[in-house]
Amino acid sequence: MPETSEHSAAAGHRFDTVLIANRGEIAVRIQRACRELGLKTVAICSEADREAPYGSTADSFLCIGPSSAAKSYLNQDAILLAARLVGAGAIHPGYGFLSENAAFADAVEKAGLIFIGPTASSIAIMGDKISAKRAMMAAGVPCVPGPDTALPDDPAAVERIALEIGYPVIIKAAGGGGGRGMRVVPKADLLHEAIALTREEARKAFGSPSLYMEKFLEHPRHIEIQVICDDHGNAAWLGHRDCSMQRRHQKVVEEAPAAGIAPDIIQPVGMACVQACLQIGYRGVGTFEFLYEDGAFYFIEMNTRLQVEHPVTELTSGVDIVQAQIRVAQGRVLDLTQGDVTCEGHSFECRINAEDPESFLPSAGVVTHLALPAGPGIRVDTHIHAGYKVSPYYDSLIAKLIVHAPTRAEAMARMREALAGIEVEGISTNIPFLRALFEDGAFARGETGIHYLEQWLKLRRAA
Ligand code: MV4
Repeated sequence: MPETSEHSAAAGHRFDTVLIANRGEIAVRIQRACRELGLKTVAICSEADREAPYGSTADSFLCIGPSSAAKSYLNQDAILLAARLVGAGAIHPGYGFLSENAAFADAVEKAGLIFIGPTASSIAIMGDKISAKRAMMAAGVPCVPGPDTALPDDPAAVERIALEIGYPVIIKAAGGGGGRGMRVVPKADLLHEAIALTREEARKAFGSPSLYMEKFLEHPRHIEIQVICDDHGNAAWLGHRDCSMQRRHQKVVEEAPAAGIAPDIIQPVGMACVQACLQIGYRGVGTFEFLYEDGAFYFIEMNTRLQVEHPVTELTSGVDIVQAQIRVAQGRVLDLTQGDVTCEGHSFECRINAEDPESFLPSAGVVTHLALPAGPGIRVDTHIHAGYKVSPYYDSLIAKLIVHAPTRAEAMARMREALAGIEVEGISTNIPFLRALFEDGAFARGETGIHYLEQWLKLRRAA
């Protein structure tokens, strides 16, 4: 593409130093993207992460608080002060922590810095699951049957809504998401109690009693669509992922593309997501989450952050999502059009967690030995090394093992080989469990759904 004035960063968007407000593998991943773009990096850490290797590879490294995340990685004032001290022009929030905090995005912009992510207003709209659904319905994205408004207080009115949807229904908190604040109602006589309980939970957990109701889908798959948008009215979707392999709302294995979904079925859904982004003026990377059941897609939530599983889309689409995310934050025009996006082959990601393989409890300690697999189509995103001390303070993700191959069967074989070659000693990990999962016949046939893994674990325990 020719270099025009539009391709350079717009005034006010320019920055040459990025503060990475995160830790672990994603801090390493973002640092790499920054360096490749010629940007300087600032790493921050808590006291528990003082020895973190991502500290020594950054241009500056500041300890911003004690081990507790609330006092370090979630401490907005400390992060803004650190950015001011080192002269960072932008803040990348990574995932988790402050990545979907509209008030933080707003505070960053008010401090005269760039928040590498969507506008505070987009984050706020998607953070409220009712306003997110309303925006999506208005943009023609297919949603789960049910109103895009909060449940009324009148008992007779909610009964009518449930009857119109048809049981079973699900009650969800507007402030929830990711599996928090929801309750299934199988039949009418349980409706009011379910609403009362969920409302109290919502009030306590999210500070808002606002609820909504949907048809409960009993055996869906979790399919998501990755989008990237710039500030100039350009948006594209980069294909889809299946993230059904989860336990207690924690994804364990993700793949791209979702198995067995024909391009002509997903294509209109992807285009509807792009249309929705343009309609709401979305900027940055985003993920549309859908439930997929009996050949139909139903929008449930939009994530306004870079996601853990972004690498499977990077390997199939060939787009460096983190670089693209930073470039659009600089005000640059998206350097790809929908026509340029061609997804090739198949990719899997395994989340390697430091946890007990039976109880799933986090396992802290020193990694005494580490061997990582390598070879064509194998990628490992990690921050650990032999001698690394896994601390009990943060989530248990220690590495992501990602493979890419021409077909799904070949990608599975490649993952089996990679899992056979990975060695982590000194702490417990879920590697034995991942090895067993990749020997499972139904998974190999693509016969999965959001309940598959928990059922598989139950059967395995019984055996
Ligand atoms: C649902 C559903 C069935 N029907 N909504 C859970 C997490 C949150 N993102 C939405 N969730 C669900 N919403 C309707 N109308 C089932 C789930 C659900 C789920 C969704 C995706 C991945 C894993 C899940 C595990 C249990 C329940």
